[in-house]
Amino acid sequence: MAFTMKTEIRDLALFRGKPLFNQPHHVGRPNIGSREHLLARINDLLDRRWLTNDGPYVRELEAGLSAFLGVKHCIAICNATVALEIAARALELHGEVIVPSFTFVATAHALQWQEITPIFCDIDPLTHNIDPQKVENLITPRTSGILGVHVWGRACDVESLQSIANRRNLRLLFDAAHAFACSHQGKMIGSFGDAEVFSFHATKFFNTFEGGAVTTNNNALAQKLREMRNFGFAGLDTVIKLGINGKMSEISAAMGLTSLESLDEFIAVNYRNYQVYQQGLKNIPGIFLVEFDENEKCNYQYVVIEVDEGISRLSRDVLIKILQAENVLARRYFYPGVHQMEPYHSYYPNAGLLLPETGKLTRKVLQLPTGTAIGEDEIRYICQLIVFSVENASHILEKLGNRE
Ligand code: T4K
Repeated sequence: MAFTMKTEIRDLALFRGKPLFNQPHHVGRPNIGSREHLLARINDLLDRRWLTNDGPYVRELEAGLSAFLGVKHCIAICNATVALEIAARALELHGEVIVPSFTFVATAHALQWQEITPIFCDIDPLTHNIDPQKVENLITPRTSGILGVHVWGRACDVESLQSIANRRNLRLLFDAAHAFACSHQGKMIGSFGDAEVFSFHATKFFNTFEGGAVTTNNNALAQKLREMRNFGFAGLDTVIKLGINGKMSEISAAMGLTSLESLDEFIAVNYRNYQVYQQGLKNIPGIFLVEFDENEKCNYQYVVIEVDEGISRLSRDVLIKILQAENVLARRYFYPGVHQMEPYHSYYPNAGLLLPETGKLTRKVLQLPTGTAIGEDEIRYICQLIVFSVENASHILEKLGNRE
């Protein structure tokens, strides 16, 4: 497919030129494995008439994921938000829990939904992850745990967080929604802290339509999680604790098993895309691609750039407008930061004072399309579009100024 390069700024779709792409390129377009295998599995589950509740596909998926992650227990859940809620309850989190504000809102909601107060901690601007040095200052007598997020699949400073948790007698939970198939110091993410939570949402590189899982090496905790996932049942008529419906359906597990078969291919495509972006975006003033440590396993599911307006002259938000007009539907995860969203903004209107790095980063980052739904050529054109935009920043801003 041929695309037309921009040679003058009036070619930009923002200024009524023809968009680079006829169809939108999304961030989070699902990867889909073998249809044939998926449909065969769906036929099987229909024949079996076992559609949900600890069915054979869920068990097979849990076993496959535990083996892949090298963790003793994997409890499949209907989505990561409910998985976080169940994990928080099973770990008996209460009072206050320290979390980054630079995350998807679900991380904080899972706590607040249970009347646990999220205490927002700033991040390390280099890793985008919660800053352990700042965690320590936020601990109070009400603190019961730390909830770290492995943002973009790059592991938190697990060792420092674990040492704080040990010293201060806190629980340590990880939101690993981005980090399936990623490693930290050679060990797969999934067995750090007391438990870790994965998301298998459609937009994740490995998906079960909707879905998630909690993983842990703690036998008693795993048993508790299984009971809580199923209303607290411990037998046909016996309910032994408060529980919820967090069950994964068989059709989701069928998709998971099918996705698992194609995992290597999905990662290879993401890695190839990342390299094409790396090549196309190098040496653009003010545009910095978030890099991944090639010594670790990584899913490369997010292509993230930081726009330093002081250098590029184009702000992240103007660049997003340019891209979106061309049908490149770049996103601003995680703008404006959870502390700026409701109900947190009303509860803690001054939280931003302690979150300077979060504030800066939320104004700089954007994500570009990747995954199996986009090809190398399209990515090269996206990179050229960004190069063109930065090279012509002054003219673009002038033209925008005149128009507004
Ligand atoms: N913790 C963290 C750190 C997370 O990032 C997330 C979720 C969670 C916890 C909670 O996990 P889950 O409870 O969802 O399992 C998306 C996803 O919905 C969300 O799962 C993800 N993180 C977050 C970062 O991104 P939205 O509101 O942007 O999603 P949505 O549905 O608008 O989809 C984004 C784009 O993907 C769309 O513009 C089009 C494309 N898309 C989406 C779907 C669902 C498709 O092409 N096909 C599809 O089927 O939050």
